[in-house]
Amino acid sequence: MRTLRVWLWLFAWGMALAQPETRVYSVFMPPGDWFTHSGANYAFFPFFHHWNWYYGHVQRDGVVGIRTDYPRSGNGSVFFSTPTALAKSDIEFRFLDGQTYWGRLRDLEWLSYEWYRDGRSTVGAHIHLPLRIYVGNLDSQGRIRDLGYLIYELSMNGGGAVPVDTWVQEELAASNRRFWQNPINGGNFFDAQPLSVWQSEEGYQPRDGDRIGVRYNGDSVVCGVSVGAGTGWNGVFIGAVANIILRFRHGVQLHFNFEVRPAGDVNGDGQVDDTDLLWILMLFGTNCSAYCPYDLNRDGTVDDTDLLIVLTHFGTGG
Ligand SMILES: [Ca+2]
Ligand SMILES: [Ca+2]
Repeated sequence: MRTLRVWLWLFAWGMALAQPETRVYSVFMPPGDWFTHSGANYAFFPFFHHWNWYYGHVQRDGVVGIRTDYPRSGNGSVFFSTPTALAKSDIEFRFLDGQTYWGRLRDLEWLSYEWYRDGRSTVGAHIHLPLRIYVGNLDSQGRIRDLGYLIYELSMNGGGAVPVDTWVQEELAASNRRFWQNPINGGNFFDAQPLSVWQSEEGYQPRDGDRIGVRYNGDSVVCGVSVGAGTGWNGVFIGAVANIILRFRHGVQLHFNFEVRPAGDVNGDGQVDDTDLLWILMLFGTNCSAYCPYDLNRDGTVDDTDLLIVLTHFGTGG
């Protein structure tokens, strides 16, 4: 009987790890992406080949990109760098139609990710890359209102100096970690509560400060996920994130593995085949701006050099 229980436990753990995997590929080929923006206003860069994924809130020389610097479960992970306390950079998944969501907050039973803090970082020793879930409340027409974040940080869950130069795996839902609330444009509420409180029928109404936000509860919907560096981190931060996994009870299971597309992969599906060849032939001779994955060697034109890259790597990837 004990053996059976152990096997069942191992089976359950295996199921938790073996989510259907979505590979989110970089926009550009190795070493991958380096999206940055020097201005004070946020810049957003959509992934044309992965709808709903963005490099977002990039400002003041913050950098984000799926790169090969810290490979994890494959050849890549999401790299982040913020040189000053003003810098910011995120990677995000968002539904933009204002009504699509993954599931109800009460049904979120597994939420895990892996993060890495490079030892060259000079920001406070407690700082790591936080994970945020987008939440909102449905109105009578089924539209999502009260859009906001519930944000996980280790500093509100016991805290202390975080490990450096190593990958850290954390599970946040089954282990009932504390989350704080940021209703978009509504101020920050740092009175972090265990996820089970947010997931309850009563939910939680933050009481921190005079700008009282909205109430999220078990009925609230989860409609995206975000990881990012900054702002307000005094010093330099360098790090990475990999393998974001969400599972909803009797609902969707998501595993996002961030990888760098192989050289010659034009359409960003991880393989170099006829489709990529066709793209180059169709676009042959066209000029391309900086944000152009069809121009493989990024010299401004789709021409024989790009064709050669596809032919040289034809059949690779997958
Ligand atoms: Ca391809
Ligand atoms: Ca070219």
